[in-house]
Amino acid sequence: MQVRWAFEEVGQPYDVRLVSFGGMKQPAHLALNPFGNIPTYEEGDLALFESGAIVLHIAVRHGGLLPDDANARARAVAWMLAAYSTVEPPILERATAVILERDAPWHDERLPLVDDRIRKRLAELSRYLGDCDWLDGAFSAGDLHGGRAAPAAAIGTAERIP
Ligand SMILES: N[C@@H](CCC(=O)N[C@@H](CS)C(=O)NCC(=O)O)C(=O)O
Repeated sequence: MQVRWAFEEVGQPYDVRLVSFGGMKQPAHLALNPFGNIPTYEEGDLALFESGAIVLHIAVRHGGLLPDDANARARAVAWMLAAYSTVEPPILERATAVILERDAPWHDERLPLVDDRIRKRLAELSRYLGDCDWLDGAFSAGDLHGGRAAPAAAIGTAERIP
């Protein structure tokens, strides 16, 4: 989602190639992404994986996703990394628990602990954001990645977070 969103923000056209779950594990896709997942990105001789790396590449090449000011730009990158390494992990943990570990004997006991970790992160994010629309002044790639917290709302763990 982030890659398409980034292209929309910078107003650049793009082509989408859909890959099946099986196709992701085939040699042709593994050559683009050693972990056999999506998204991947191809542009001329360049092949990239990891959505953060792809969005950063798009943001560096096209205006509109990173501020010109060096300090603001550094903060936008910090928010991108915070989304992946601080906010998102407990959310992914919950997805794994619900989808893959539902039948485990410890599932019911573990889920509330994971939910608490999600609520804590979203509360911290919410407190920082306050009444602001964006994380650091104008919209940036940092907000685009912060939007990855949205699935938490979809699975009902963000109900108490404004
Ligand atoms: N950190 C990676 C995560 C990639 C990832 O887990 N993608 C999921 C879809 S959102 C996927 O391909 N899952 C299928 C699989 O791993 O087999 C990124 O942001 O690009």
